[in-house]
Amino acid sequence: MRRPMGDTGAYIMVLTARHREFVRVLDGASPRGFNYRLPRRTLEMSAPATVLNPYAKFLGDARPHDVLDMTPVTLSRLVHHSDTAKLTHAPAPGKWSIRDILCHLADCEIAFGFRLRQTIAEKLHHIQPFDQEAWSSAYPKLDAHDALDTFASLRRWNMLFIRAVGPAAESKTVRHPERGDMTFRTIVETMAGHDINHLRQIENLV
Ligand code: NI
Repeated sequence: MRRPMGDTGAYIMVLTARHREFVRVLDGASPRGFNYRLPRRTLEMSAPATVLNPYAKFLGDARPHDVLDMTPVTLSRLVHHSDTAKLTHAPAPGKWSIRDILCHLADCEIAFGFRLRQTIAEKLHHIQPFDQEAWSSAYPKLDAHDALDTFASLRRWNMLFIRAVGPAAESKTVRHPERGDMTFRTIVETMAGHDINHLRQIENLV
């Protein structure tokens, strides 16, 4: 049994042995006006939305698809006038440069793209986390513009996939080993919040 959601978002009550709280479900309306359907399984989960998507606070009320479509354009505009010295400058020892963040975004787009496809392809996909610091070891030898071009291409491919599977895919369940059960839509929202987090970082570095 599934519960249709309204156009302006909804609240679900999460009942557990330890606590009761209302968790705001991010606005389910999209520019294309699909109805976000919350699977019953979600009502039974105990994890708040902020646990499922640690970047929810960055997303706020923004529409995930709008953010995801715009990020490559915004990134391009932000770094357009930055030279190599600016792009590779680390703000503090051990902190990522703009180049490093762009490499990270390209890598994450690979990981998110894999997760989205496995969520649809498998009965219950188990997400495999990765160590982003370990992945970053190659970044000093990579180029910021290559990273941005790659990110933009992968993002376009992932958005084409998200739109190809359509609204019916939104409620497909997927399991994260630390955050618990979530849906395809949670991954999409996580991608958008993650974008905003790193866009703000880059805004502060240019
Ligand atoms: Ni990140």
